[in-house]
Amino acid sequence: MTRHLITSALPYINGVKHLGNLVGSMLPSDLYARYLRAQGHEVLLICATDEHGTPAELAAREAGLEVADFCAEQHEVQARLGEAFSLSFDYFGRSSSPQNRELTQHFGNKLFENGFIEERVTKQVFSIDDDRFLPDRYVEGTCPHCDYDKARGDQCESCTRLLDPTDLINPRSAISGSTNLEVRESRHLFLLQSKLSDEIRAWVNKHQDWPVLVSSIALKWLDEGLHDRGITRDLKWGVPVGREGMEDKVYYVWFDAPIEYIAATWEWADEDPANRDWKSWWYEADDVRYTEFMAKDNIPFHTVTFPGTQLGSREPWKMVDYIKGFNWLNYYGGKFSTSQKRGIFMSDAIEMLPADYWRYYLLANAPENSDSSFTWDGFAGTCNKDLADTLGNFVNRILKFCSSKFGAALPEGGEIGAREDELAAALDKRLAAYNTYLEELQIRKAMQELRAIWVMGNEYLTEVAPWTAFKTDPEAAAASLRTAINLIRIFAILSAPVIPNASRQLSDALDLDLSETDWIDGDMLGQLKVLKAGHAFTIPDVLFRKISDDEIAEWEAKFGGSAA
Ligand code: B3M
Ligand code: ZN
Repeated sequence: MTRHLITSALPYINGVKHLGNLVGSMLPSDLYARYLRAQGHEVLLICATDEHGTPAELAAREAGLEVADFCAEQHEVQARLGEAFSLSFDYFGRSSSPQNRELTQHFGNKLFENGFIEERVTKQVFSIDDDRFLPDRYVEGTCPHCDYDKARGDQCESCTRLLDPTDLINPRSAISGSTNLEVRESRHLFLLQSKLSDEIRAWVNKHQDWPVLVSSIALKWLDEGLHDRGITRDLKWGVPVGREGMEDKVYYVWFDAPIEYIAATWEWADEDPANRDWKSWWYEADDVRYTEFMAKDNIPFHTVTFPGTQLGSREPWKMVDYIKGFNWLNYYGGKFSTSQKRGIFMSDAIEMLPADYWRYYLLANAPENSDSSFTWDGFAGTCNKDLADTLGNFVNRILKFCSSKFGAALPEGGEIGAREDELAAALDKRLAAYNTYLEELQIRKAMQELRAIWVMGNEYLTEVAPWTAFKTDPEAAAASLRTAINLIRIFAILSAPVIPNASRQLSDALDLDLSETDWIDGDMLGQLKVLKAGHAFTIPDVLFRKISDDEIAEWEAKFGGSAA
């Protein structure tokens, strides 16, 4: 038994997350946690809302709320959606927590003491009417290179050139539109990442087992040279720096966000301090294996910046052992986008269909080795074929047939033989591969094995055809049905990390008391005989319904699929 700490990248607070966010960190972290719990490991799965930064302030303003109220509200929304998708977070915290404030200030102070942070004076655009400094991207104006009149102070979207806010012609505040701007001096903290670069590289190099996507991004950043980064901002919302002379400043959101992994564990422990010890997971925690899940744009912050914070503290904080990174899930060739409201959001999805449809489809098509594309045809095709036909139909056909011919319990009589030996041997192989792929976090391959296991049940049923056998050899039909119903039990257990709700329906139908720690350790022949003659069952409701062509057309039109 190992202690597994697992974190999902923290969903940003500014709105409901889309399916790309779901498949890029939260859902696979849940799959892995569920699988490891089933192996009997001690697992702590941590997530939280990432609540600081200017986008949060602007979203709150748009909603007409104080930023603290907006975040509290959106945190609840995201927590409920996580539950709706059966994400089994042990704790879903908030980066605006007092625990995160304390830890972020602690890290900042340690880095300062150890000479990795220094104060520098910077020049920044101040908006007199807004009474605040403006982050670069909130200064808008005309691009000096291409005349585009909505260029941002960090970059021109039209000609892609990098800009300084002071390059813009006719600059204005993106918040209020005011042109009443001036450049003011402001003192900020800078993280001297260049001083930590060699140490970070040595640490990255120790992890030869990381996926190429992850290590290549980390090394690219290191090779390009780490720049000292400003880690404070002139904002009101955030973790206050808490140093003299810096009363109006907060830490930059990317400084405090990863620290929230630790802080959320502390929040979790604070709910039951007698039994939970957050430090044992994070401090001198050599017996813990720590795995992180994230989309590729987050990789630099987790392979370079946050490890730099941890190393620079000169304290024995637990650092990540394995990082699973994801490419993009695209929506008809383009990206899903929260700000452009493009694609399918978790709240829309869950109103259309229960979580398991989305979970299975997204995991089976996870953007692991390259970007992948969501299409309505692909989604409906996968659900209809794998979930409705292969799995759902199998279950309903067997249980209905058995109940009509033998009654609602596993039938007596007959014996299993060579065909079942063969089935068991094939299942043993598939199970071994499924376990390996889940352990290695090769998610698509794992889903192919799971599907193959379901398919083997169907092939078996087609061959032994109890509906015909019943007429000539009812004993043989009885033995096949017992085997097939045992297959349903096997499916319930092995599918649980992927489609936990359908799995529960199956185990309820078979009157089993399965728990999250149940798994199958091989010996499939024995597993085909676990449920004995006389064991009662009920017929579940349709496990997965078919998605119709009309629905596909409707959803395509509604969400701007190919037709739009
Ligand atoms: N909130 C992800 C994003 O919004 C970011 C992840 C933080 S993980 C510490 O792109
Ligand atoms: Zn331009």
